[in-house]
Amino acid sequence: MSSEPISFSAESYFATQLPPPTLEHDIAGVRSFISRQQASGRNVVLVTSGGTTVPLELNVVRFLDNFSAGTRGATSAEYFLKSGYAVIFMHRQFSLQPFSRHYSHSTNPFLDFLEIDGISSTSSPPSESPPSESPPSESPPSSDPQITVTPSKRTHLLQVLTAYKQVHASETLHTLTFVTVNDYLWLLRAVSQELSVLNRKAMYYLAAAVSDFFLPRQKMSEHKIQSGKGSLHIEMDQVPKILKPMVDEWTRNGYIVSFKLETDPALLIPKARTSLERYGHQVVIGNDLNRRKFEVVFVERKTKTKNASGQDEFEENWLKIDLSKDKEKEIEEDIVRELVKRHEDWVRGGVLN
Ligand code: 9Z3
Repeated sequence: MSSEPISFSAESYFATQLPPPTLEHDIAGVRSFISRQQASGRNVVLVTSGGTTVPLELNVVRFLDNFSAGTRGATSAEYFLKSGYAVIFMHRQFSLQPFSRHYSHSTNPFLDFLEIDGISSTSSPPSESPPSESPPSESPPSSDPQITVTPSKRTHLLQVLTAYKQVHASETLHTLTFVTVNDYLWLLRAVSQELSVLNRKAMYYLAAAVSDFFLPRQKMSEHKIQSGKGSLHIEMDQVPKILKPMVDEWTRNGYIVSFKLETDPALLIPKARTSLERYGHQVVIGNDLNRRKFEVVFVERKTKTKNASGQDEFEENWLKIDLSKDKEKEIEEDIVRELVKRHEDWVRGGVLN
């Protein structure tokens, strides 16, 4: 499977890799969503969320995956909606989604707090063994059983459900899915180009965990890789750095926020700065894998100052929450609040200029 690694620019990537078959259909939906939001004057944020896969075969049996449950993206999307934004939520299929995230992926399984009248949640679950001789401890459900919510769970469910219904009624959430890094790149480009009509009123919040490496389709084996040769050697190519064309070509004055994930804390700030220098977008939010739920760092260019050699200077601001004092607190609430402030200034700056 080895041949010379290819160095892909974004342009050569899109010229050689195939778009996902649903792209046109997906983008027609995005276009009409954006034009409705444009008419209402809302700001719109594109939130990307969850991990991307890299298939190893054309008939995919095996693939490489990128960790990420999609918590950051799904949680942030809720706070953006709460702040009055319309949200395009572009996420990895089956990763967490706004609102349902509170009760999905077995973190808080909703079946555990629903009750059928007459059968309390403390009754034993139905067993697969044959029915016993002894009578049931509770009366069986009536012929028209009612389902209720365990009292201790009602307040929270009511809050989530109310917010969900409001968003549903106002049609301010549009959802798209991807699986592979190829799906992700094609969708990101097309959605960004559509969203650029909103100019400064668009924000791009790139929280998905995107693979740095991929296997171009020209190098993939058609069928399942066979194990006959013993060990497996695969040489992957680098995924093109799409932030550059995103800033320079696909978006127009949009407010772009990328995330930088590291496991070595010493790399976080230098890598975030390099990313800002290289791509010229507005904010990099740095997060350490093991500390990401309670601290992140905003890395930005200082707008007015340059250093002695005329280069940009940067500033870092840490956002930390104390989970021992408030374990319900979500850091995304603070991240989104900060970004909304900065985006307002950005929009205003455009009006003043
Ligand atoms: C992030 O850093 C996200 O915050 C997490 C969220 C993936 C850590 P979870 O879904 O995790 O809440 O479990 N996303 C960006 C990761 C990434 O791929 N960044 C690229 C990089 O670091 C640049 S865009 O090179």
